[in-house]
Amino acid sequence: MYVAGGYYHSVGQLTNSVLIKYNSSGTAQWTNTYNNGTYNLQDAAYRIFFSGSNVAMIGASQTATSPITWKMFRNYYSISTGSAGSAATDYGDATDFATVKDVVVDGSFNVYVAGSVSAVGEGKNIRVVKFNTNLAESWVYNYNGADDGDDEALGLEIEGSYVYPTGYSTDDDEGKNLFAAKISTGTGSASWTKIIDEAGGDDEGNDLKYRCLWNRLYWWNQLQGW
Ligand SMILES: [Ca+2]
Ligand SMILES: [Ca+2]
Ligand SMILES: [Ca+2]
Repeated sequence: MYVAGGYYHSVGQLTNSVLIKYNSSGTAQWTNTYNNGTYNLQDAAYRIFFSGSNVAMIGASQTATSPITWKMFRNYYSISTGSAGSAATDYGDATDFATVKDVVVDGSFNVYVAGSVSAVGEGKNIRVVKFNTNLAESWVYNYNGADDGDDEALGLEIEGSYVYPTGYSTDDDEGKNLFAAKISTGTGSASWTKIIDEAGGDDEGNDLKYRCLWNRLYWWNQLQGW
């Protein structure tokens, strides 16, 4: 079993990401930690995947404090020994996020990241990015609501050749509204976006609720052929 996340290291490095391998008895076999030494700020892991004899940890490193920005990283380690793999660390240096909320990996080891980006005069905007196997940017999808409020993706699902971000978009009159979109994994363009206001109030929930919304939309998609 493998566990990944973040832990507080020190004032000089803040949190660092960590990946631990346990055997079936629950005894740790090896532990790897990672601090992006260029910035020495917060680092945390979001997703684990396996590739041949390696296990990979995908995470985000904070790269600025005002405003806060994050960039993605990915480390490979040998499953058996825990030593750094051949392509030890790749960086998604081209792409800034204000928040990173969910990461998915497809069968070809492309990486999809959902969260937000800060834009002057637009608050946060929804951001979904596809990175290739070297963590180079393939495409960027940004969404700003009509009222230039805060918009953020909180969850991401992949189904066939589409990714589906869910989250919220802020409306001046309706507060937060639920957001969902269907985005081509090949091009990064959206087939549709949905903004749902239940009753004019603040439609805010946790990630689970957004995922439930995604399931509803998925089945509507199947029924209505979106
Ligand atoms: Ca750190
Ligand atoms: Ca916005
Ligand atoms: Ca609302």
